[in-house]
Amino acid sequence: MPVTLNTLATKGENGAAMMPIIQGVGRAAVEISYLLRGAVFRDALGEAGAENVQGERQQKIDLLSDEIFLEEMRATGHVCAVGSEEQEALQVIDEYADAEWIVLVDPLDGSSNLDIDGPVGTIFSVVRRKNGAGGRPVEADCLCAGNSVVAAGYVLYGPATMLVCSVGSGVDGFTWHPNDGRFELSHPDIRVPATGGYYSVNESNADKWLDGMGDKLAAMKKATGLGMRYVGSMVADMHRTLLKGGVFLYPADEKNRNGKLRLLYEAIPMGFLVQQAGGKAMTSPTLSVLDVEPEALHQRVPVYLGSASAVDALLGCG
Ligand code: AHM
Ligand code: MG
Repeated sequence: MPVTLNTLATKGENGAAMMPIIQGVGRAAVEISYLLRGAVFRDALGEAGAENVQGERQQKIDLLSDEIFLEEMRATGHVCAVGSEEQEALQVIDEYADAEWIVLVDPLDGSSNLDIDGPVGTIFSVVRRKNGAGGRPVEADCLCAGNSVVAAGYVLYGPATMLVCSVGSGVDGFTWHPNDGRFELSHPDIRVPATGGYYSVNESNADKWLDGMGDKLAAMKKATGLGMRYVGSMVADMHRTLLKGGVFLYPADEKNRNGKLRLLYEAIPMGFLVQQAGGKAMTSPTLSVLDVEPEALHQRVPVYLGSASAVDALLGCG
C-alpha cells in the first residue's frame, strides 16, 4: 500500500499540526504543475510587465503561482498570513487572522528557466507567529530565525513533480502519482551523502566574489576533486545536492553584496532541510544560516549548503 503525505502526521511533535498546511502545499503544487504544463497554450509565459519589491521583472506565471499558493493556504483554515517573495508586504488572511501559523513562500523559484522548459520549484517554510497568537499578524511576527522553523520543504516541477519536506523529524520525498492522483512516498528519510557529489555555483561571478571565495573554491576543488553541476534553479540544484551530496553556494559578490538569495524564502527553508538531512547550512565560516536573526522580509544572505565535509572544505570551518 503506498504511503501518502498523511504519514507526516505521525512524525515529530508538530507533524499532526502541520498536516493541513502540507496538504495545502500539495494542492497548490498540483495546480501549479498543471499551470506550468499548459502555460505556453494559455499565453501564461512571459513578463507580466511589473517588477517585484526587489526590482526583478515578474513573469505572469510568478503572479499566478503566488495567487494559487495564497488561496490554498487560506483554504487550510490554519494560516494567519503568508509572506511571499512576490509581495512587498505580509499578506494577512483576514478570515483566520487569529490562527497560529505563518507561511513564507517563494511560489515559483527559478522562473527564468521557463523560457527553456527548465525545472522550477516552490519553496516554503512554516513558523509559529512570533509575538503570540491572537490579533492581526504584522511583519515582525514572521521574522523568525531558522532554528525556530516548524516545517519546510520544496516542490520540484521536473520530469516528475516532487514534494520534499520536513516537519522537524528528518526529510522525506513524495512524488505525484499521475494516475492515482496523490503524492506517494518515494524517497524516505533522505540523508545528504557524507562524501562525493558536486559543487554547484554560478562560477561566472568568480572574479566578483567577496570574502576570498574564488581562492576558497579553487582550494576546495583541489582538495575534494568534486565535479560541477549548475542548473540556475535553486530547487533543482538543491535537490541534486540533497540526493548526491557536495555543496551548493551563492556567495556575496560586488553586485549582490549580501548574496542574491532571500533569507526567509530560500536560505532558511533549504538550510532547515539540509540540516534535517544531516548536512550543513552556513552563511559564513562561523554562522549557520539557521542562526541568522531576520531583520526584514526580503533580506538576502550568502549561502553554503550541503554535505558537512564539502561545506567545511570550502569555508575552512571544519
Ligand atoms: P528568483 O527567485 O528570482 O527565481 O531567483 C533565484 C534563482 C535561484 O533559483 C537560483 O539559485 C539563482 O536565482 C540563480 O541565480 P544566477 O542566475 O545569478 O546564477
Ligand atoms: Mg527565488
